[in-house]
Amino acid sequence: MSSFLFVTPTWDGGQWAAEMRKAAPALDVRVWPDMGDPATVDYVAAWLPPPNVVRSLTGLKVIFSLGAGVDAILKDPTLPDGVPIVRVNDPDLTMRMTEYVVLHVLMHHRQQRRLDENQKKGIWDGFPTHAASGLRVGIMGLGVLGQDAAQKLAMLGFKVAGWSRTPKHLDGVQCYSGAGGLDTFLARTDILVSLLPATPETDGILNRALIRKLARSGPFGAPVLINAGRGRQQDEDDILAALDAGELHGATLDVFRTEPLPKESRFWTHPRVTLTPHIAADSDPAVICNYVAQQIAVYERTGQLSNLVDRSRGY
Ligand code: NDP
Ligand code: OXD
Repeated sequence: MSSFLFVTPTWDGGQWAAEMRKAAPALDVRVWPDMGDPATVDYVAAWLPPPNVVRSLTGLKVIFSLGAGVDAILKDPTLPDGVPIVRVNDPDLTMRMTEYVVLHVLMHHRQQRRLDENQKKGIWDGFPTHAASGLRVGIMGLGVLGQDAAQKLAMLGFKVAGWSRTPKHLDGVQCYSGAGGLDTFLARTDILVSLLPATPETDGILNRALIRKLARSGPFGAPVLINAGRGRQQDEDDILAALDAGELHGATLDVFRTEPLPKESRFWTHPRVTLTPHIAADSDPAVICNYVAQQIAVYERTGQLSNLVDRSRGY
């Protein structure tokens, strides 16, 4: 019997273990710190594992990330070399992210916050609205999540572009890539959405200099930022300063440098900020356990794994 270990110090692993037992009844499922003999663990699924725990699993075959992002795993400086890391790529998670991106692009586009304020004050103000085709959305990160969101936004009529590390070709989406493509991409973008992974290259990328390169000829006279990638990408003082100075019209932020977001953060009360507690695309335990169980079944039959992480790229 193969054995499987959850290492999730910041979540209750019990619920995940119950789902995993349903998805793969033949696995011996354990939850850290109750892991038995570490040398007998074949598979581990982790999120923010404490140092040396994964390393102690000397017979480990595969590491599963319990999210699409893998920074929470790669952060472990003691991670053993040579063990493959598989991340989540599942239609359920992708659709949740697309819902989030579409919701917040539409929220800014249809000025829902202004309408909410007017309703609270009993103000009937039928201000002019504009067509989706008058708004240019730019998505940073054209991976699994970025591509899906881009295509759904294009279907709604928005002018959509995307930016990635390597060149892409996507129907209905203008694609830019690399450092050479960034400024042109930013200059045509009214609503910037980040769905980038956290890597040394993307650290702090959402800063004042980048914000100043965004288009100012859109319907709101200043751009909007939506970040559902990772908090490490945002220079939070720069974003607040850009909002205060009117260089940003508004922002929706799902991720933060420190999570939970500290009570004293100005993001909580800023009138132009909509914030959510890192829930853009939740990992549903039943869905993710089925996904992991399927990967293990294929791996035990064929030795093949999909959605492998490239450690040298960091995603
Ligand atoms: P993918 O690995 O499929 O896509 C990542 C994209 O980012 C790729 O297009 C990649 O380019 C691009 N990219 C990476 N580095 C750079 C760079 N330096 N410059 C330009 N482009 C770059 O990831 P997913 O789409 O599945 O997920 C993206 C991220 O979303 C996750 O890493 C995670 O951080 C975040 N996330 C957030 C959630 C939330 O609830 N807020 C939930 C799930 C994920 P290329 O295509 O050329 O490789
Ligand atoms: C993920 C996340 O990476 O939930 O899946 O942030």
